[in-house]
Amino acid sequence: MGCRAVLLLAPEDKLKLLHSYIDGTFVAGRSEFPDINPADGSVAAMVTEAGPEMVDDAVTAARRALAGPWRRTGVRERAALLYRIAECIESRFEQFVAAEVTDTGKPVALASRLDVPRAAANFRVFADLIKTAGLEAFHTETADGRQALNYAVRNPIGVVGIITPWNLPLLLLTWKVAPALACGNTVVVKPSEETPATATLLAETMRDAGIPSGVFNLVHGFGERSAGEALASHPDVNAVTFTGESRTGAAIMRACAPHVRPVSFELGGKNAAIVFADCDFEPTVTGMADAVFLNTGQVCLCAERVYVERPIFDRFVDALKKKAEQLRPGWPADDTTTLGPLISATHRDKVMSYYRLAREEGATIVTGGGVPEFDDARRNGFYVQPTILTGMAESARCAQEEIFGPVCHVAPFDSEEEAITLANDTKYGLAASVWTSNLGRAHRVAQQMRAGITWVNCWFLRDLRTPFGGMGLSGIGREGGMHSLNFYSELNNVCIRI
Ligand code: NAD
Ligand code: 6OD
Repeated sequence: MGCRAVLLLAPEDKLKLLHSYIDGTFVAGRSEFPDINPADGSVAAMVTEAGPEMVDDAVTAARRALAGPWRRTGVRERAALLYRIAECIESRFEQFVAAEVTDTGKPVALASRLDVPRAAANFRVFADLIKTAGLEAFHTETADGRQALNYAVRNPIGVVGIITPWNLPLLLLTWKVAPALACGNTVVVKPSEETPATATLLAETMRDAGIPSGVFNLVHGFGERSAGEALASHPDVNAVTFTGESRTGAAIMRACAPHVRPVSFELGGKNAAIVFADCDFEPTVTGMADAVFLNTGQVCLCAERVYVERPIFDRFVDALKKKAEQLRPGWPADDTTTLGPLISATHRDKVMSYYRLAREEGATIVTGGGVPEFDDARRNGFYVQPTILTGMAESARCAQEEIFGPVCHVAPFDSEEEAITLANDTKYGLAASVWTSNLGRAHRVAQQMRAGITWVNCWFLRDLRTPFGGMGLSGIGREGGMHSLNFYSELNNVCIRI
């Protein structure tokens, strides 16, 4: 089947209406809510909200599809479909970029180099992996001198509920959909209410790619008392995978508990970066500017706590300040834009409340702390200034709580041990980075980070086969590579007496 370009977007004079996708059909929901463009606060589209009955329809369709032809697709066929999905995403590249940019306000350049290519890569990587993934086999000597052969087979886990956030909407959704489908499951996805567009395009893409009806279902809506809660608590869902805030993770865990169903949680972070005086200074400053400000700081992996060895502290703060001040907040399509808005007015209020709190907590505002000025419709957007703080106590709320904006606190340290203690002093445990030219120290420090992933002299450099996830408030379990395949399948060990 070809990659037909189905028009998601209505002609410009009509507001687009985004529906849920259930059993191969777009279905209108019980009420409408606006999809706001964060760059200027305009209404980009209207979305129809799925209520509990529609979520039930989606789960029922997914369960039915599990027992249909999808059940008989072999690994090679599923892998071929995943490659097809990747191709279809690429054939609609501009459309995906436009949808992601309208929903998030992020620069076109960023969506074009990160979000959309990663969506295609997610499908390719898990297609490759499922084709080659082996399983254990053991020859067992039995007490009576005979033998047994044990081997494991991989079966789908069933209907997977996938609930995702707004910061990297397509990347994070496909990161879970791809391995779930690779393992032969069916899915019901609930994207963030803030970013419904690329998930809707993905539903069209699934249809274009020939994914059978009911295998991929999409429900739009909110979390609590809406589609998210209905999906997490639905009795016929076999596993829930969630990316989002730690507090929401706790609510979803409560919803899953009565059903004793597996969960995979990728949650928040308050990530540390440790910069040693022997680092390669310029690349480190550049890397740190990315680690703090990429996607306007709305990446769970962003460094919000930067510890710098005292001899280079002042120079480093100064250099990072220059980088922050070079960032250009602007229209997403403008080539010179390097900083988008935050996702919503609510989120901007939250980030601004932390900027105010930082002052109350004794911070020095090295740069930023406010809202950029515009003389056009961007005044109605949700921009904030990139901000660097120094001088707070480690116990300050701004140094302990995830802000999720373009902001970091920079503090000095005097020894390797102190840096490790400071970096690990958090209830989160998602990501860390270590910046040094001393190879021994790099390994020593990286291995002691209480984090699911530690980068050395780089940040957000991803190999999709590696374990990804966090500890503490940052999550439960690991996805990536075989970790994903193992979450999205049930292993059945077959033991044969020989
Ligand atoms: P959020 O938790 O508010 O929402 C995420 C999703 O959960 C949305 O689809 C929302 O509708 C849904 N939801 C909310 N309440 C629910 C409920 N009671 N039951 C079921 N679903 C519910 O998160 P957000 O604000 O969209 O995203 C930002 C957060 O996500 C940050 O904390 C960030 O660190 C985290 N995040 C983590 C990772 C990671 O890989 N660890 C990646 C991206 C974002
Ligand atoms: O790169 C990934 O696979 C991933 N899950 C990134 C998460 C980024 C958080 O905002």
